[in-house]
Parts: sequence; structure tokens; C-alpha cells
Amino acid sequence: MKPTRRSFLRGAAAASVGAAAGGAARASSDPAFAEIQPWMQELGDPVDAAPYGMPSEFEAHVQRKTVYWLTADPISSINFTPLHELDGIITPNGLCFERHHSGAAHVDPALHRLMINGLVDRELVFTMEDLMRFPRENHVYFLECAANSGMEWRGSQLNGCQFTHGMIHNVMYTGIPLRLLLAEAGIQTAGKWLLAEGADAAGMTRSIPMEKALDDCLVAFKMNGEALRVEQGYPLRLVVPGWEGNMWVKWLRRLEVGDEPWHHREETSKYTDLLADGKARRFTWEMDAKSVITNPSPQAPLTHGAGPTVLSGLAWSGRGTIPRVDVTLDGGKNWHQARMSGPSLSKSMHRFYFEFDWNGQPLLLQSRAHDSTGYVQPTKNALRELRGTNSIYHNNGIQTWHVKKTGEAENVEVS
Ligand SMILES: Nc1nc2c(c(=O)[nH]1)N[C@H]1C(S)=C(S)[C@@H](COP(=O)(O)O)O[C@H]1N2
Ligand SMILES: [Mo]
Repeated sequence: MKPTRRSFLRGAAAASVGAAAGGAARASSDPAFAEIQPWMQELGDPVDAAPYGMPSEFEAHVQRKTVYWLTADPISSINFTPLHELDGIITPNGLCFERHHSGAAHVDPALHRLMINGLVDRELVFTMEDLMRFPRENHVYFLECAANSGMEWRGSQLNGCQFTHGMIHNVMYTGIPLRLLLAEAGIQTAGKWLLAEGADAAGMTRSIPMEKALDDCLVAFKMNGEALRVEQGYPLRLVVPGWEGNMWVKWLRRLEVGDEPWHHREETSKYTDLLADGKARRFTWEMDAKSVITNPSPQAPLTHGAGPTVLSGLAWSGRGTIPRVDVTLDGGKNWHQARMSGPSLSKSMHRFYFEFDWNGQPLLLQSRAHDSTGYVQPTKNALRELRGTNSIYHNNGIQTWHVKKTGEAENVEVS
């Protein structure tokens, strides 16, 4: 039946009654509204009370968090984006997860240089000022560490989407297309690979195939409009859209053109998947399509009881956009198409919602992403059949949250 305007209005009225029954709209008897609060009686802060603004003090719990037992020390370590506290698709700069191999380097931009050497016609060394004279572009991309969800390979472990899925952020970068800088140096015919090197104490390096370097990589200096944060590689980072986070070298200081990959630590003993037959998958750069329900989730239980409920989550693919996400409330017996909301950009996070009437009974929540290549996010068991149980990296299996009658949620696996 085609909804008429009348039936739509009746529907809207019913929805608002539902909301009242759910707890809203008792204003006149609610002391929080009826009484005059201190902030209504006093003047507020002057302008400039915080020359660099911070979130409300009531949001102080919204923080990146680490899991202390995961790494031996906090210098070569990781923390996680609080995905359950965010909405939309952009990660605020102060909440972007951090992964450092030897701590976050504080680099003086006046002393920072970017060198291009190797199989080039002209070896070049750029100052930050030099770089600001190249044409720049703006793009929103997710960065996901290949180890995201790695702790869940053998079964459900960490209780919260921040910890199971929070090695990801989604930021608008302003940067120079890498191909412009390489053209300035002149790549020789034999130049098929690029080594990117960081200025941190780890001097972290990765080999990148030239096709990718010339395609969509950026040398970025801004994130979400402002300078890169120290934690994200100030003053320069490599952006490698859709590819594993490890390749996005921070504090970028050198790009060497070569004729073959370098086989350094981060592309041999690390970021390599040991399969059941003893062989290893290597150079698994592209991040497969993945999704997670951020609300409700273990750190964000349902506190309102039965009735109208908003389910929300994130989906992304290193190969394009996410035209569709399905969600199930019963562990995969019935699937429903979620509602996508917000910009659908290639290699960016996408936001989805599913509004439903919770009957107050236990739920087994899952989401399943479809990407623009037609690929569908697999179950964890399907992944294990292909790759065994030795893997850590590239776990894009379907996540399950068990919501109890109390509204509390727990990390479980149904696959
Ligand atoms: N120079 C340098 N670049 C680096 C790293 C590092 O330790 N040093 N860590 C890498 C890894 S493993 C990841 S997942 C991403 C993390 O980026 P973020 O700290 O902005 O989240 O940066 C990558 N680039
Ligand atoms: Mo990483």
C-alpha cells in the first residue's frame, strides 16, 4: 500500500506516543526541567576561556583506551578508537587510535625534510615550505590496522567494539598526490617499487608497488582541516587508501624508488599470515569489506527497556563503497537491510542504522557488509576454513553481540 499523507501523519502520532511510553515527554513533572539549574542563573565562560576548544566535561569518559596486557610496554603499543561513542563517519582528531613502534615522535616542521631518492632522474629534498607549493587534494579515507580484530581469530575475547574493532579511524586528509612529487623527481623505467620511511626512532619502512603510489596515494599534512596530530605523524604522513594501516608511514621523511620490494620487518615477520599448511600469505595490502554494530554493544548497553530501539554501526571496504549492510537480531536466521546514512565515499567508513521495536527478549546482533565489488563480509568460520587459526591479521569476519534481557551486551561468536 502506498502511504498517503494521512496515514503518514497517523504513523507519526503513534510514534510520538510510543516515545512518551518509552520515558520521554514528562516535562512538567520532571524536576530537571521544572527547576532552575545553576547554568541558567550564572553567566557562562567568556570567549577564549579555551583558545583551543575541548569537549564538554560531561563527555570526559569518551577516550581512546589501551588494553594493557596486549603489548609489553606503552611505547611500542596501540590504543583504540571509542567507536561506540561516535556517530556519523568522521573520527575526531583527538580520538583517532594510535599505533607506534617507538612512540609518537615530536618533529619540528622547520627541521623536517622529505627526500626522494633511488631510481630517479633527480634526487630531491623538500622542506615543508616547498611542499606547500604543490597542488593539493581533499579525501576522506579509513585507516585500519591489519591487526584490527586479530585477538578474535580463535574465538570471542574482548568485550567492546572499541577493543574488537577500534584500530580504525576515518579522516578527511588534505595532501599532495604522491604522483606529483614522484614526477618532480622523475621515475626511471626500472623504478617499480617505493620504500617509505618514517622519521621516528623505529625508522619504520614499507615497500609499496609503484602502481599504487601513482594511483591514489597522498602525502598528507592536514587531518579534518587542521595540522596532523603528533600521534598521526605530524607534520607529514603517507596516505595509502584502502590498504593496511602499517603502510601509512607517519613522520614521512624518505621515499626511495627501487626495482623490487625490500622485504623489511613489517612485510615479512609482521603483517604476514601463517596458513595451516605452513605457507604464509604475504603482501595482503587491501582491506576486505567489514562492519560492526557499535550500538548496542558491550560498552553501550540498552538501558531503556523494551520498545523503540536504534541500532547503529559502521562498514567499510578497501575496494570501494558500501552500498548495503544487512543486520540480524537472531544470530543470522533473519536478515534485514539496514538504512545507510551520510556520504558514501570510496575507501571511507559508512554509517548504517536499523530502527526496531525491541520485545525485551535476548538478541544475537550481527551486521554483514556488501561492498561495491559485490563482495560479502564472511563469517569467522568461513575465514578460518580458508586461513586456519594461526592468523592475526585481516580478520574481517562477522561480529556477534549477545544482548541480554537486562540490555547488557556481551561479545560472543555465532558463525
Ligand atoms: N613511522 C611510523 N609509521 C607508522 C607506524 C609507526 O610506528 N611508525 N605504525 C604503523 C601502523 S602499524 C599503523 S596501524 C598506522 C597507525 O596509524 P595511527 O597511529 O594514525 O592510528 O601507522 C603506521 N605508520
Ligand atoms: Mo598496524
